[in-house]
Parts: sequence; C-alpha cells; structure tokens
Amino acid sequence: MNRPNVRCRGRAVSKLKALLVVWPMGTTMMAPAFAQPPSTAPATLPAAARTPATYHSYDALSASLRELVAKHPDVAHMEGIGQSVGKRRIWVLRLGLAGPSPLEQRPAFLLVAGLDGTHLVGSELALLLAGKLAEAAAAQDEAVTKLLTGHTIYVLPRVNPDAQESFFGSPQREQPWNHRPADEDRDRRVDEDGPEDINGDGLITLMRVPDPEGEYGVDAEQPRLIKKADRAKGETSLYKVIPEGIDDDGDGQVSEDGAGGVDLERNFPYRYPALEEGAGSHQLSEPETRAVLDFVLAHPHICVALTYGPRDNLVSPPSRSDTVKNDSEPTNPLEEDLPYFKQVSEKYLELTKCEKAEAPGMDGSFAGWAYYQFGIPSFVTFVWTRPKMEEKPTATAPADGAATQPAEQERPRRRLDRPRREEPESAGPSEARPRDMGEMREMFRAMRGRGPRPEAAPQPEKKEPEEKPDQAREWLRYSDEMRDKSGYLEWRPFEHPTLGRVEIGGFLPFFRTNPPAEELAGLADKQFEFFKYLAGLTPALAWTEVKAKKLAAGLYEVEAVLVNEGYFPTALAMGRESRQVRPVVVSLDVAAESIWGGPRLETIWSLPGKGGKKKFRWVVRAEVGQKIHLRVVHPKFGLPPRAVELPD
Ligand SMILES: [Ca+2]
Ligand SMILES: [Ca+2]
Ligand SMILES: [Ca+2]
Ligand SMILES: [Ca+2]
Repeated sequence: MNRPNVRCRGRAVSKLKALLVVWPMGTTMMAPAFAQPPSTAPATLPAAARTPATYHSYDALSASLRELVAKHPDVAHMEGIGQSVGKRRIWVLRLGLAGPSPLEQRPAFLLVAGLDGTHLVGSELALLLAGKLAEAAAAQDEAVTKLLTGHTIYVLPRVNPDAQESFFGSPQREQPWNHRPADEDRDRRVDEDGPEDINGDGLITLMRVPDPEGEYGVDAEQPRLIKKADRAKGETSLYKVIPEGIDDDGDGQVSEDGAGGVDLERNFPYRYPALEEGAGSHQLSEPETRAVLDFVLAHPHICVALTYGPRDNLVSPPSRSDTVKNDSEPTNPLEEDLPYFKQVSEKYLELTKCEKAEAPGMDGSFAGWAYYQFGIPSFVTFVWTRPKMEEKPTATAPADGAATQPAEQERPRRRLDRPRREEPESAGPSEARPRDMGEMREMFRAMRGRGPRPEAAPQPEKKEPEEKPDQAREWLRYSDEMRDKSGYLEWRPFEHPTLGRVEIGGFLPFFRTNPPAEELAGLADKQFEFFKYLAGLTPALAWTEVKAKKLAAGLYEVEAVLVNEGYFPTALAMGRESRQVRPVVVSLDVAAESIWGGPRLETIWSLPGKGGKKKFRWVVRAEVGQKIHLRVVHPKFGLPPRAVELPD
C-alpha cells in the first residue's frame, strides 16, 4: 500500500470525525436543522479530500480523451456514439495504425467500461489502457505496433456518465443506475423522495432506526456492523435500516424513490429480466444501452469483447455447457466453446493473480449479449477487489467500548466444510468475490426500500450461503487495516425530525467498488498485459502455399491454403448458433465458366484457430499473363485480394 492517498482519505475521515463531534451522543437537533448543518462545521467534506486526483469526472475524462487524440492523431480517434439520459456524450475511442487493410475491415477488439454507475475503476482503467497503447505505439513498441497495424481497438470508457458523476458530487451517493426517472414505489409519482445528507457529512449512508419489527440486528462477531437478524436462530431484530434522508412527500416512508433509474447492465436483450427492478421498461429502453448496441452492430468487424464491470467470467470461467433447443436462451456456453473461456481465464489468472471466484448470472448484461446473441468471445471482469489479508484466528477487535468476544470456531468450521474450491491461501492477492457486488447491489436496493432480488440466472456450482466468509466483516477489516479506517462510518446518534433518535453510519459510498487512486496505475499495468494478449487472439486469416502450374496451353492449376493464424476460430459454436457470425467466403475472381475444376464459391462456417487450415485447388482457363486473384470475404476478417501469378 502506498501511503499518500491513504493519508488523504485519513484526513477526510478526520474531518468526518470532527464533524461528528458536533452531534455527540444525546444532542438533540431542532427539527429543521438537518437541512442546514450548524455553521460551526463544514456542510460537506471538501471534494478534493474525498476524490482522489486521478479519478476523472466526466469533464476531466472528456478532456483527457481529447488530449490523447490530439497527442496521437495517427493512432487515436474519438467520437460520440450517443447521449446519456443526462445529455452527456458517450465517447468511443478508436485506436489503430495504418496497415495493409483499412481500420474498418480488420479484426476489431472492443473494451466496454462504465456501464455500472459505481464501477469507476473500470472507466479509469479503460482510459489508462488507451493511453498506454497510444504511448507504446508512439514509442514503436514492437508488439503494440503489430497489434495496432493488424487490428482495430475500440474503447468505450464510460457508458453511464450520469451515474458515475455522483462520485464527484456532493453529497456523494452510490448508485449503479442511469438517470432515467423511475417510480420505484409505484405511487405514480417519479423520483419524489430521494435520500438526503441529513448529517451534512457530504455522503449518503444508512440510518438505523430502533424497531423490534425491523430486519436488522447487531453482528454478534463484529458489533460495529449490522446484520440481518435470523429469527429462526433466536437472533433479535433491533433496527429498520433505511437510506439517510427524510420523508419529502409525507407518505410515511423515507427515501423511497430517489433519482433514477435503469441498471444498464440489466437492459440488454440477453435473458432480459423483464419487470424486475432496474431493468427498464423494455430491452434497450435506455439511450446508453441502445447506443452501445447500435455501435456494435454498425461495426460487424468486432470479434472479441471485454467488459469491465461488476460481473465475472475470467476469474471463474463457465464450467458447464448448455445446448440450445427450440430457441431456448442458454445460461452456459456451448460445449465446443468452453475450452476458450477456460484457457483465456488461465491466462488472466496468471497475469493478474486474481483468486478463483464464483460467477454471478449474466442476465441483461452486455457481456451476455455479446456472446450468447452476437456470437463473439466475450469476457467480463470486475478488475479490482479487496486485497487478500492475512487470516486471523479471531475477528477484528470490537469498537471502543464494545467488549463482545467473537465466535472463534465459526469460520474454521465453515472452511472445513467447504467443497472442493481452492483455499484462498493458494492464490494471489485479491480475496473478494464478485458475489460481494451482488450484496452491494442488494444494499442499493435496500437504499431504495426494496428487498433482495432473486438471481434469475442459475449460478454455476451454487454453494451454501453460509459457506462464504462474512463479506461485511472482511470489508471492515480491510478498511481498518489497509485503508486507515477510511471506508466505514461508525454508527452515531442523530435526532431525526420525524423518526426521533436514529443512528447514521455504514460503509462509505464507492468504498467497496473502487481502489484508492494510487492503485490504479499498478492495476493498469496488470490489465494492460492481459488486454494486449486478448486483443491479439482474434482470428487472423492468411494465404499460404499459393502456387500456379501450367497444365496445358491456356489451362492452369491454382493451389492455395487458407490458414487461421489467430487463436479463436473464425466462428464460435455460439456464433453459428446465433447466426450472427457469417461464414468466410472464398472465391477466385475469374468468370464462372472459366473454372473447370474446384469451387466457384466456397463458404467456410468456421476455421479453427491456432493454424486451422483449408486447402483449395482450382483448374482454370486463362490467358497467358492474365492476373487472377484469390478473394476472402468476411465482415470481421476479410483479406485484401491476393494476386496469383500464372507461369508462362
Ligand atoms: Ca414514486
Ligand atoms: Ca426513482
Ligand atoms: Ca450523510
Ligand atoms: Ca416518502
């Protein structure tokens, strides 16, 4: 851990603590005072204290992209592909060097980031990687020059700019959705009662309200945390937990319908979760998702996609296969495609040292659409997770004054019961699992007054819910031990105008999704290696052994071998199944009646990667000295015509 930014966040927390001293235990606030914090304390934390300098606001991101393009005009080009609900342009960056074929006709690689409003780390890495590519090309790095002369790279750094802007605003509020007004509580009024920063600390966190009918109690092992009470186990409920705020519309509920929106990662057509919260009114209902899909369909040469977002198929590749029957929507890849996911995952783990993890469902996601419906290899990674911390025989020490002893035997017992998953000790530095993201999303739902959402897609190798280590405790430990206690706001009393005595606290917005800014560069280094590797895996066709022989006067034999020098086949099984990936069409550009032997037009539905070959032989009638050409037509990796010299 580098210290500077930790100190920065530490300062932020110190200010937070200073602020909280203003409302000590037992202080009674006047009813309207929550909206106007006392003048003795700043209304909000200074943005600079909370916002690491290298996270980019939308304006800063746009400026950085423009700067990149201006500095590297021969490599980078940017344009808008559409507008967000909040009228921000959604940028795409195209990277490529002049090469044998035009940029629009080469195998293209697509990186999509920032679909999720909380996942700023993905956006930042996308920007960093684009910069690294351009710099490496300018420095004439051999591998990058080869990559950029043979491929086109598209980078969509921030598809959900409206939601991500909340990271830079005040109060800081974490939400994955876009800014589409939506009526969450179905009272026919839209966005009428959002959360408010009633304690004036510049953050929207949670309130716990004493209520024996509530769902939450205190975590017995870590009393600083709340935990859903399990009444069947005799645990007592103490609190109702709701987002920080007041009842703006006087309907008796607090913060039940805030601004936005639609979860863009649930708005794509693959296994679209219709009628579910955050899925939108229909598939592709949002300008952001529509813009992405229109862009991909307008660029049929895209043949591999990578998404940075809170899902995963790289750390834990799919291990089961499905077959597609009667237009059913599969939840797993086809058998034939499984090895590609597995091998790419192995490389990802080798380069990034991430730990094995479970994979959540892909319903409604871009990554799901790209593989299952667009038929191309599609990968998704959450990029950053909590670093692995040393196992402790006991849980984190309780807060000051809280003397509860942890239940020591609980965690070891679970781990003995754990079925065949690799133990954390065996792997790299990160420990959190994508499922954390699921829990976080449930917290967002809770912040909008909703219960847990059922997971629509079956999870591979579903485990007992009790088996995982308690993620909240692990995140708290991470905050305490590695982030200078900057990630968690201890519960403090607050006199609420309508609810009476409540407490405000919980994890800080964005803490569990994004690393400190000084970790971004190191993450970008690791991801850059994988990015170059993956972008170089596209199918790559080439002619070899092209030769012509004179059989008789005006009659020639032409032979040639078409080889796929890339890693992926020209079409995955799912590409053929979805009918989105066209066959490779091979022909000889002479009049059909001149071909006496061999195919006039040959279609190859899939040529395997890693040297997969197809040999052609024609017998043609031709004039002496006539030039004929071999043609390969394909929207993703067609070739320029290859001349065949006919011998005298
Ligand atoms: Ca409403
Ligand atoms: Ca709303
Ligand atoms: Ca607050
Ligand atoms: Ca209300």
